[in-house]
Amino acid sequence: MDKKLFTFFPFALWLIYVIFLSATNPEVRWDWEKEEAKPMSFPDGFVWGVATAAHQVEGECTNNWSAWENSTDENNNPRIHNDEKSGIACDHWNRYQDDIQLIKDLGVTSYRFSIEWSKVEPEEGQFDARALEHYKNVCIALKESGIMPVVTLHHFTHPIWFEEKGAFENKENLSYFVRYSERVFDALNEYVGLWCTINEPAVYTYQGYFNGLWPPGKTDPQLTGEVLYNLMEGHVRVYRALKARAGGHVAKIGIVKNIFPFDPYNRWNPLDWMVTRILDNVFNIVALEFLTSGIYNYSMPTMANVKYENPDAVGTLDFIGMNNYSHQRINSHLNPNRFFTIEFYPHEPMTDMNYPIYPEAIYRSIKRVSELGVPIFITENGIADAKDDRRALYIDRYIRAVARSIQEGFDVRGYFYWSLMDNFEWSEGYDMKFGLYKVNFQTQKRRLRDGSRRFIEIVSASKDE
Ligand code: IFM
Repeated sequence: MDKKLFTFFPFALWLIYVIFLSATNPEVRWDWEKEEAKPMSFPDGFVWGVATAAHQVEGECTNNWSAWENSTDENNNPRIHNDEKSGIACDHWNRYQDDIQLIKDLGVTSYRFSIEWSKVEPEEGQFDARALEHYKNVCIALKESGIMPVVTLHHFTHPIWFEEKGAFENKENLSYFVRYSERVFDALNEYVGLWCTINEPAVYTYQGYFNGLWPPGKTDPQLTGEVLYNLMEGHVRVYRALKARAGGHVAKIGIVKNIFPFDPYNRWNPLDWMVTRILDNVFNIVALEFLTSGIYNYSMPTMANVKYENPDAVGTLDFIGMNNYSHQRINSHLNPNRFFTIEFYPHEPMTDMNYPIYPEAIYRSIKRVSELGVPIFITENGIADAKDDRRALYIDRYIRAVARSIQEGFDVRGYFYWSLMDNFEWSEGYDMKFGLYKVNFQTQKRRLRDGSRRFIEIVSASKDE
């Protein structure tokens, strides 16, 4: 072969590959001056809400997470930032009535919260009627305030006995999850507007089984793929089981999927593209594909290869809950132990979490989940902003991006801000301030943040339309 052609060929291939990927995966960026000049409108019946999760707000939980918080790593270091424990958190278990008033004051009409399985079934097979009664009272109090309860059955936490059995590592354990879900459903279904089976399965598995930052602290890519499958299979079984119960045929049941669009750090670097696509596949696509086709194909070259097929997965969504906060930018490395890092450009305006304010991400994510062909609820979106100097902008722009997606024809039915109030942010402890209400954890006083007023304005304006 001609020597010149020989050297040109790989270069041409690289160029074609990079151009193709860049064209088919644009990193959407809008002109915000123009976006802000557009009126914002929402369809009639659009649901506005706020969200929390049991372990993060209720207090006094004894579950897989409390065990984790109270343990140390192999070097005797605390697991949680600042060695914090969830403790009594926001004492929401006892203060829920006051908190419902706070929800009402925001003008929203829905509250997404989760059931703490370890309180409902503290020992295997022993259900605590008082705990179920508590959640029933929460639902009744919400309804009396004109607020629709949206219930999540599994939001990262479960009883210690379930963890000791291997939790979602073992397919046989799914029957426990189904049995617990049925009990909760029977007790609460008459009040609940939307049921979310599992919150963010890919986050739970990534943190607990891939990078080991959450319980059970494992770092095993193959097991990550297996556990993710079992969670998805758990969703399917719970959906089918609840549909078969009294009132199940009219209940609205879905799963909550977190979507992080992935972008390469260097758009000219094919390796960055490759890793970006692998991560996008395992984090975002695999679960969505399973729900549309029943085919599960979790693959990380040389690290994980998990394949399953379950046609019964198709049709197990009455809606999709979609959580989005930002995007992830991937810088690849030729290091088998650390083949990528998440890095952002210096000009990207950051939240207090390790990701930037990037409102186009929610639009991209809506587009993604719209492929499922079911109504979409944004079940979480919000900012950690201790200084409260970016909250109003974040709220305004992300909600504008939701409005734009609706105008373009995407079937978004509701938006829940994360979170009602500051709470325990898992391995980040209490430093991350996501709350519309600031919480003083010494006195348990709540105070509306200034930046949250933008949310109240948008909700109120949408009602006047
Ligand atoms: O606090 C979490 C929540 O539990 C799950 N979704 C993301 C939130 C903010 O990180």
